[in-house]
Amino acid sequence: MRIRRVQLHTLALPLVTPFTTSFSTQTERRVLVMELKAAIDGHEVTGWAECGALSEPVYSSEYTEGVIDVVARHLLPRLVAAGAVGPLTAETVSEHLEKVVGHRMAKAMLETAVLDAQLRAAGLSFKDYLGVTRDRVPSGVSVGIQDSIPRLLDTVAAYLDEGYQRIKLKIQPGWDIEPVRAVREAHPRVPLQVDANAAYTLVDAAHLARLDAFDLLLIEQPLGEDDMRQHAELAKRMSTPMCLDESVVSATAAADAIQTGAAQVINIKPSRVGGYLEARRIHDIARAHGVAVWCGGMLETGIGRAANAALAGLPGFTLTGDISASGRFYKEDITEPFVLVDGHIMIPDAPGLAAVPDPARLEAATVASVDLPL
Ligand code: OSB
Ligand code: MG
Repeated sequence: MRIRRVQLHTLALPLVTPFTTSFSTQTERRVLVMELKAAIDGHEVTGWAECGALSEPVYSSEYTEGVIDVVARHLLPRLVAAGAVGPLTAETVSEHLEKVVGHRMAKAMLETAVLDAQLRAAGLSFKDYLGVTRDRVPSGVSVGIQDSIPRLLDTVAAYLDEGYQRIKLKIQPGWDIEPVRAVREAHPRVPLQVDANAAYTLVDAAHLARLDAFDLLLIEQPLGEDDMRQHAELAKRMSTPMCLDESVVSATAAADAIQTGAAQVINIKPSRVGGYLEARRIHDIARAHGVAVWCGGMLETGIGRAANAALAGLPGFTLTGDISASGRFYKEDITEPFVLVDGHIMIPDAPGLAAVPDPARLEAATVASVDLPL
């Protein structure tokens, strides 16, 4: 593969309702989309990818403007230099970028764009590339922190009416036991889990253990990203299964989390771990240890949602993921929208990562574009 042109588009997509977590309230998604043109065996192909990074470094250390900078100054030049001396494939991208420390979401975007181009040239769907045999995945929804418990109950009821199969409630100190109790009382049998986005410390262990009364599937990332040992300690003090999100930044971290008892369940987000290939490695490690995984989300547009749906078709994804319909976040997606069909999202089977933005919708949502020097 020869890289011919790389553009980074910054999109501003308004959210249908504000999304509040313990780290921020978002009213729009500023998302970076890569458009990579390449020549592969005489074919001219375009690879698409979106970046998981948010506009502020509040979920992880990465953020949109920082991603643009590191891709332009460090990642793309290394990839172009490697491509000039040897074969460039998606499977070699992470090695070429290995000397750059961190910046996993930026690396993930680049690897994904290369993989998309490669699969399109080969006429292969991501689903078939992964060896996925399912054609749909069950759909769960992440419910933000609300102004009041009655409003939360209305929101949850509306999602259940739409067919969502699992509810995840965002929690933080002051919005935890009572909202969870209210939802559980209203829906005694609905699969329910909570996500704190690192809002607590181990000092809160006794308080968090009160969540054990509500038959939750799991508690996601109650403590800090670096708090692997503390999560293992907290896991011993609660019966609710411990799930890690922010802390699992790589396959190595996943293996450590499993080995130390910090995680009984893992949320796999391809962007957080440096791409879909590392995500698959984490799936494989977890499966070998009998640890369940599920696919998390970063308010993806259809570009990322398509790839996440295919990944979540792998057999170790035994828990329902945060792969909701496009309409959960966006009135209008930039690709053909993903819709709920009987509580499921269909896995695309077109060549590539399989969701190309509609040119008019992409243009309407774009607030800035840069052509990166090669
Ligand atoms: O912690 O899972 C998280 C969104 C942004 C950043 C972090 C998280 C989330 C979500 C939404 O929970 C998941 C989705 O895209 O549906
Ligand atoms: Mg999370």
